[in-house]
Amino acid sequence: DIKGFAFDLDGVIADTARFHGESWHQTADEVGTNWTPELAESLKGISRMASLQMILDAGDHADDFSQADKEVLAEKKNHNYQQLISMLTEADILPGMKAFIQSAKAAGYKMSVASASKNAPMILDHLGLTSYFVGIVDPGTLTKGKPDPEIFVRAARVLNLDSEQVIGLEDSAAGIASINGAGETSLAIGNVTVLRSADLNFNSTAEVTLTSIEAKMK
Ligand code: B16
Ligand code: MG
Repeated sequence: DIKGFAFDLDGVIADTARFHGESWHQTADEVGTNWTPELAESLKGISRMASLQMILDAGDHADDFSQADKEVLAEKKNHNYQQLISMLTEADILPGMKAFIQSAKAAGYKMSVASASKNAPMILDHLGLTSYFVGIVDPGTLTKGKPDPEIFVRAARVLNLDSEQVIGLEDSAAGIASINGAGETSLAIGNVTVLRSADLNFNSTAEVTLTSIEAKMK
């Protein structure tokens, strides 16, 4: 039986993916990489330094940047991103997610956060959601990021549940791979073509309710 939920943050609880995209777009322009929707999609769920490397690799100038240059670029991106998310409020929670989190809590499910973002605690505070979660996995303590299962394994451990008792919610292909690898039930929100390896597919957060999940589990 399902007893808990492990939530991705960006693209599941809040639409911060567009702010990541906006700030990485600036980085891409700066390093001479052509910014495309495909590149933007592939960065979802990927850690900050790994995302930067993918942007450099997508251009012709990857070898021009030293480790120190990369740290400056990543720091600058994060500064721009934090500027954009400093104005987040409860109104920026994605449609239906506040109601879903409240109903899951009322029904006795335990919830944790499995976000690759080091900014997750700050974002949850801005959204007024911190108190609903028993814990947030600290991505700084992981040896491998999504698609590796580690982050969702840790999210189940935070809940004190076995993997079969947990549903992981994700909007990225890397995140779905991580949930599947952890042996949990994967719930994807977004494009079914991109997220076809998920156990359960939803087009949008607005469709995610305890009843609709139960219906799809049958
Ligand atoms: P930060 P998620 C991920 O969050 C984002 O999808 C990804 O675009 C971002 O690069 C990553 O967090 C790291 O974020 O730079 O704030 O530490 O989708 O796993 O909640
Ligand atoms: Mg995400």
